[in-house]
Amino acid sequence: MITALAGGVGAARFLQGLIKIVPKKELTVIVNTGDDIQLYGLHVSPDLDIIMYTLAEIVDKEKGWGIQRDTFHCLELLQKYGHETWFKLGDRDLATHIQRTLLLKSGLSLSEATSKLCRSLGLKVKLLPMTNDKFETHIKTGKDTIHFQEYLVKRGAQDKVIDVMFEGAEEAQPAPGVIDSILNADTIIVCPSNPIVSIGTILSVKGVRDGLRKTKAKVVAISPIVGGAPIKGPADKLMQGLGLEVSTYSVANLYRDFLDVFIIDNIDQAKKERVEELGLHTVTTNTIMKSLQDKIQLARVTLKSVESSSQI
Ligand code: FO1
Repeated sequence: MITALAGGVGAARFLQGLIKIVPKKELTVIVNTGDDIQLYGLHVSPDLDIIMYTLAEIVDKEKGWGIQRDTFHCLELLQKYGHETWFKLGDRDLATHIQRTLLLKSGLSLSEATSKLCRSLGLKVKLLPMTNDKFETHIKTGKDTIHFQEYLVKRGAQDKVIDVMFEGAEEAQPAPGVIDSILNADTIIVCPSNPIVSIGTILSVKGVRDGLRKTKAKVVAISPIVGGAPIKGPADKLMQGLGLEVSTYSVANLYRDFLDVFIIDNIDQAKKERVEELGLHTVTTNTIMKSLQDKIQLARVTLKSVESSSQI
């Protein structure tokens, strides 16, 4: 059994390759819910949806989020009614948020609602929200504290980051199956996602980090930082705001207490030795996923890396 820890677009692209080479039923994905936001009375779970749409092959491939060929008529009218419309929810995408909200209102947990949505879209992979409890990532900027989506989408990640806060982390319990899927896996893959607001959130949920330290599974991570910059998203700005060096080494250092293998890009070959000084077996390969072939190749190298690390 394979368990993956995932954020949004980078993770989804990697998982698209992985499901081509492993049976879908053997894969459980624990997904970040710190990006979740309430809009127009609806519960929006961006990372769960990005993974769900990508694996169901209905994602807008260019953007990496939302549904392909979606329209925005509902949002246009909401704007006429005076609502803020900076978060671009397409008409078909809205159906998911309406259905999720109805399921939650009927008393289902986010895990149960996610499982129903996935089944309706024909997904065989098991998606688990990291928690069913309220958990929101907030960014402390120079002038105020705002929801992560407001920082990222509304303000275009332009504010100076002073701190990153996980609202609800202290009370949030892991969703059912999260800890078991870590303890009972053969292999755990930390996807190439933002180490602070995608993986960092999952690691902050009670019992997750401990489970990763205790599990007998081999734990492998793929660096989301290539050549000193993130492939996508604001990881550099968030890491700088927290006083961290923006490098593949820095990500390895954040995961070192539970990691066996770290995969870095060929471009960072010269950094290999420094990462290995952390006690991690390090593998270099192409981690830039442009084609499906790139995704499959990275998934292959990732799985092979844990086989070879067992012999070290
Ligand atoms: N990202 C944007 O940059 N702009 C948007 O308007 C936007 C809307 C959106 C709607 C649904 C959804 O599932 C994701 C959406 N995203 C949008 C992506 C999202 O903000 C982030 O990339 C993730 O939360 C980080 O993984």
